[in-house]
Amino acid sequence: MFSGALDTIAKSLADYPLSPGVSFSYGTAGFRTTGSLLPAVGCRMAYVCALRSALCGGRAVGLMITASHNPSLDNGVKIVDYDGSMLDRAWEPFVTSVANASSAEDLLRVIEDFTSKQPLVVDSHGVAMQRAAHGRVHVARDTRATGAEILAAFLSGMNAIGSAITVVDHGCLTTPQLHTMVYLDSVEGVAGVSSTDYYLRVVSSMKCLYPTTAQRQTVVVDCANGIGALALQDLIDSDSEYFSQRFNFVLLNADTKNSEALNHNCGADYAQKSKIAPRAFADYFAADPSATFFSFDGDADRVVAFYYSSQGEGMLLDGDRIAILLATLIDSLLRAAGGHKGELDVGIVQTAYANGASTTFVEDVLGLKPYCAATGVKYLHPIAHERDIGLYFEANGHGTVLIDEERVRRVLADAPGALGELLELRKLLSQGCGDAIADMLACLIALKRLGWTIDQWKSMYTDLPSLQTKVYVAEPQKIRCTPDERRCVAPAGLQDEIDAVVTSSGDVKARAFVRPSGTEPLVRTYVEAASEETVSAISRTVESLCRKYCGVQSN
Ligand code: NG1
Ligand code: ZN
Repeated sequence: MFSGALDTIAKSLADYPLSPGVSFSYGTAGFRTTGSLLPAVGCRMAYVCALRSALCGGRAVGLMITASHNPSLDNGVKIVDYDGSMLDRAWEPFVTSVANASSAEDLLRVIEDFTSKQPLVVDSHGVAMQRAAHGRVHVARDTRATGAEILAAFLSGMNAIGSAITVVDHGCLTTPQLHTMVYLDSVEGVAGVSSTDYYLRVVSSMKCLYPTTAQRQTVVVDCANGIGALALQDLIDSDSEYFSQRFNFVLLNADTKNSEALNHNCGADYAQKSKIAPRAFADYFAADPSATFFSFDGDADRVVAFYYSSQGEGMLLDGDRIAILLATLIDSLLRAAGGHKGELDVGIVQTAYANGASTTFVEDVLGLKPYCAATGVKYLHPIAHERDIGLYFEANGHGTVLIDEERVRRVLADAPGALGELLELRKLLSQGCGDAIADMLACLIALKRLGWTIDQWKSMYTDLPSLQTKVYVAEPQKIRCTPDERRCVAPAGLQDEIDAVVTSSGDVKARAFVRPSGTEPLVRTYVEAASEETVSAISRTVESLCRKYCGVQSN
């Protein structure tokens, strides 16, 4: 596919050279680093996207330029697979090699080596796809200043490849909107997809699942000064009659013009890690105690909610709680369908960061099996995908509900009402990745249909006190963990010392784990226990153990 254009490829790579001493790695969330370093990656990813699309029989794939919750000067590049989900993990080492290719010869050798070993891609039914001579790539970016330059580099790479690959540039979209573009094109065969298709789908599901106009609900949304502000406003404007009759949306932190404001002391990541609600939420609560509060992250694939007490104190309702609320909604739909509940495999996938109280609730009260995956939705998604209905959420609010359409159609064939509603929920909720807008709307649907106040949602269980910290050490990657990340297997001795600290606290609920971040050069620690004091004491010791085993950072 690329062999005839060596000069053009060489010129395109020379326009976007690698920076000396910088190497890239496709991690938990694609490539993520200082935005100004990434045009080199953008240019090289043209070759990966073109190849993936061609090897998938010409089905469309996607490229998203975003660094999600990271500071505004960072950026990232992530590939969306042909089915609208994250790129097949088996491709990650290859994608990493392409990103680090220093010359056209190097690039073509890496591609040749890889394709000679893996000539065919197998789809989700195990069927090998025919290689095509053409392909299509949907591309979008969030609101970061460096996005335009990375996009230009990608387009230059695409130009060098030639006309066999069509590029559809969607401008600024949320990450889940781009996933939906790819899904609609590749899986549902929608021609000429655009964000309008996304809005139409959401509105039509809402009309079915949230028809009531009885009481207008105030919904206050902290948009992290990111793309979610623009997308949510576009959604509201796409059917202002429907939305204005049912909701009073208030968009806070919606300044997408000031690039430095992105994620700065706001948004889902800040809210979840600091457990601090945006200050302005309190004023809206004072004006309307029945208001609901949500925070999106910078690319709107994550959402968390807030509860306020009558004393005006905010409390985080995290991804664990969103999963449990949505599981309760699904349970009520299945109950309405009669005796079919036990016939469907419904499961909730969490990570080690899920609060222990939520895991106990899932098991003991909801009667569902909790699964524990490694951090990063690419690890949660496949486990949820194996279920008939798989809910997956990271505590930080990243997640969605996957519904196996064929399976639910079969099991619920004699319950058309419940089946129809489940399929509408499937249409609303991204089947590819988390979607802050859709997840927030699903929470509003659940509260309305269950007849619950936020207070009832919050009162389902009480979180154990917990603390997550970052430790800057010389060699974070020295730490290696078990697949569920609840324990580390290297360096030798670290886990034994963590165990000793936890045991000596005398708190049977206490647990602690450490892991190297996949998106930042540091170690994350997590501790939970029955009391705040025990949590702080264990956390301090675990932090110092990280320094002892991974070295103190020199600067
Ligand atoms: P790392 O840096 O690997 O912990 C963070 C989040 C993940 C996920 C990724 C990608 C935590 C503890 N970790 O990963 O959940 O969202 O970023 O954005 O929140
Ligand atoms: Zn994100």
